Amino acid sequence: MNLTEKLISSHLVSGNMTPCKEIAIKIDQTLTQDSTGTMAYLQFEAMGIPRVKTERSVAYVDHNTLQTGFENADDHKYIQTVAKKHGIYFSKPGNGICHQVHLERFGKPGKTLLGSDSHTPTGGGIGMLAIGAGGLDVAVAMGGGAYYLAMPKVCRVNLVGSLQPWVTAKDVILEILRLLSVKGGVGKVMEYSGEGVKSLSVPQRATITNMGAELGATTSVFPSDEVTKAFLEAQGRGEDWIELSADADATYDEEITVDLSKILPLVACPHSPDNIKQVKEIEGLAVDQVAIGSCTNSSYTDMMTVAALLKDKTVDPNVSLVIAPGSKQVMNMLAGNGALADIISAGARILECGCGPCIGMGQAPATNAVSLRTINRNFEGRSGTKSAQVYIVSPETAVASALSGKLTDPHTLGDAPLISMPEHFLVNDNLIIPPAPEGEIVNVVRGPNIQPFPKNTKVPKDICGGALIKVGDNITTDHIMPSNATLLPYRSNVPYLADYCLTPCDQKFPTRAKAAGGGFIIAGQNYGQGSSREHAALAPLQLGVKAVLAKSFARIHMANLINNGILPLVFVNEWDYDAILLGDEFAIKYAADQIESAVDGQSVIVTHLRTGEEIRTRLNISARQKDIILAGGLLNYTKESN
Ligand code: MIC
Ligand code: SF4
Repeated sequence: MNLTEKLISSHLVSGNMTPCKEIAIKIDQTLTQDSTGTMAYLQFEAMGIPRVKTERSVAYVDHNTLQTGFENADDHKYIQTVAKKHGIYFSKPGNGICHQVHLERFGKPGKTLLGSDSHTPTGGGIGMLAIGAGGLDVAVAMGGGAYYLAMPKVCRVNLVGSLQPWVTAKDVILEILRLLSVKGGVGKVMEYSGEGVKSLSVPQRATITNMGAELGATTSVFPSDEVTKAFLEAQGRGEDWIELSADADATYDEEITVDLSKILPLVACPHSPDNIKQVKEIEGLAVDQVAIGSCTNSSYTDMMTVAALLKDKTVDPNVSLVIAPGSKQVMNMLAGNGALADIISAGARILECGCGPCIGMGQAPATNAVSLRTINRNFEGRSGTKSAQVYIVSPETAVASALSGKLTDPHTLGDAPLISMPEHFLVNDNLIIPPAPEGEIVNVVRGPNIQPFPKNTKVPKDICGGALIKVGDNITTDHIMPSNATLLPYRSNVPYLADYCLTPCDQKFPTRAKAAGGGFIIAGQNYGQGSSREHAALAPLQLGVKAVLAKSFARIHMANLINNGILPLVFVNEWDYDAILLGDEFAIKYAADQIESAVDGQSVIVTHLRTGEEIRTRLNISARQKDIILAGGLLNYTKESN
């Protein structure tokens, strides 16, 4: 077996491992973060289960720690108290980014991890089967329910050679994005193997698995080997290590080979992580802002490299350099060994350990500014400034550019610093609050920002409505439900958020949808790529959206639509997409019957009332998902089945 098959088979609850067929796996660990967590815990509470049934569940607060008003602080209080009550560890604001902290303190090779954040696959860096999902799926897993997914194909990424100086793990994943694109990993697990694996540290592996999300992959995984063992031992968790790798005669559905020694420093240009160029090709581009951090590149070794490169230098006068170490552990160690002083002396602005600029929580660039970031997503507007040009680079390229004021290949800095992994990380978990003992009474505190979330109803006889919006390919969840410093505080207030749904594509969409009493969204390829935010399904539901007709869907978003009872219909013939005009009316007649037979591969016919044509669509769902849609979403389905 390959490693993915080993991890899945040891957790398989139902189905068999035939690619694309539905399987269910047992979940050992869960994580949530604040911006998806409030909704996940409201849903968990709605299930009426007193205590989580996982081996370890952790609630992190890392996304919105700006607290510009009471809303955030209220949500943090809610998460802390609900976690305490139901057996969940709580990582306080300031303790760091969920993926970084989970890797340091909780992740275990061989375990499954389900997280309400699309970058949960970071855990694949230590041999976990770590998957991102919508909050409702995570809530079900916390309650002991299995996680359902389509059995992924396994793509072996054979790493040969080793990295040249100044070339980093970030460049490796950018190279893979160049080769495969943001759709290249859909329906697959990217399994890393080959002699090149040994040369990569755990943080480097985690950078690569983290950005597997940008390929659209179900997850990415590295073997658990001596390097993993040393990392866990240095975290004081040697007992959590087990060895894991693919069998020597393992087979794969696909294979690519990446020669590490041939990769050069790369950059993802605006506005997509797969818009790749060599740094050399656009060197000299004037830079206004450099942001180093995010769950992709904020580890201790990343930050030590940054400090070594900044030591005794000064940031260019025209550049604002902001740095957010990924966790309190990292920040504390930098403070202890003097590296933080080197960073500060050079003129960097130090941010709290959290997501920060990555999700537009402060540090929005100036109008038309060029911002170099070590983040994983550079979707338009995500930085908080629509006209900003955000480029994704490695920390090394980021520092070289911050010093020169222009995009600069780090080779110009001379010899690359040698940063080794510490023998012992500084372990101080005083910002991780354990849950209350079973039976202790805990009062859950709910602020006024928490509003009821929309619930769907059973599928009616006919589904009718108009085309409320028509969008193109690769629409991200940042388009569908934008998140920035003004909107993130409302993640527990869907009625408020709905007024901003799809506004980056069309300002009038919410008003049009409300006036029409709901309808259909028409979309191109890979609709809903990016984050796991369920709000990208909940906000359309609030506006009465009944179905999305797209050329194809991204995995997590499609699951979120189904969980909320919205039909994800795929055009059989792409010319039908071309023929649709804004405002055209549709009818899905005998909807329930059509949905029933869709499971057997029959088309769902959408009648295009203006042209009189029948649009053939596919509903790629399992029998279980069919029942969820018919019930009007997973919550209704769960209630009906109990
Ligand atoms: C992201 O990186 O897009 C986020 C913000 O972390 C999201 C989660 C969210 O929208 O709350 C993700 O990756 O799932
Ligand atoms: Fe946070 Fe950015 Fe990572 Fe999302 S991608 S978890 S916003 S740091």
